[in-house]
Amino acid sequence: MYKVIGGVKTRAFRVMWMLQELGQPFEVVHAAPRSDEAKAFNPTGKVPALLDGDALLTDSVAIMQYLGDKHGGLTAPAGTIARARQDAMLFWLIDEFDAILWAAAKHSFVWPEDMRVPEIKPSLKAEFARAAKVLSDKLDGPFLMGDEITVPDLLAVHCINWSIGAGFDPVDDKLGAWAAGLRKREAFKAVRALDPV
Ligand SMILES: N[C@@H](CCC(=O)N[C@@H](CS)C(=O)NCC(=O)O)C(=O)O
Repeated sequence: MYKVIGGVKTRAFRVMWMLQELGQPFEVVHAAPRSDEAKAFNPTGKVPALLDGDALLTDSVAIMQYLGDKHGGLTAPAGTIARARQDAMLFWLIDEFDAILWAAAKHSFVWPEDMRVPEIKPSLKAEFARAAKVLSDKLDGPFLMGDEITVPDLLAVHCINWSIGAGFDPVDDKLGAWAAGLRKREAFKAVRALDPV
């Protein structure tokens, strides 16, 4: 059985949501970022990590995509135009959503106080708002890539949730309603119901 290292309050949520969507059973190894428990699996202390048999995989987006490819769900096949467009969306979200939120986190609580520059936060919030508007304008269907749910949907919704928790301005009504719809999926709710430790 898969083992997900990291808790639901971290990017490990993405991996658990993906596994739920794919109907793949998994165990959670509750390990806080940088904890000894996390380092026992991943020497950098970063979470999530995924144990697939003896293989340890890292990085939430790479893990989600691996699982989609392996189990044939939530992804266009590799080597297709649809997949190239899906990957472009994925990498855009990493650049314009995840990286902005992560920078805000680093300057809020991740880094030691003497490395934080809190003055950067309004600029990060404005950058995220601009990207959210771009995504909202692009959204033209039940899912980001059209009629089928794919990995970028999970990443985008996780980042929108994160932005709410981080006190960023709400995304516009169109994107907000779309994200709320995805939060109603059984797979999402199943992960939400897991122990938040
Ligand atoms: N790109 C990586 C980022 C992983 C990451 O930074 N995770 C955070 C928790 S959500 C963490 O472990 N932080 C500890 C650190 O950076 O030292 C991913 O998506 O998995």
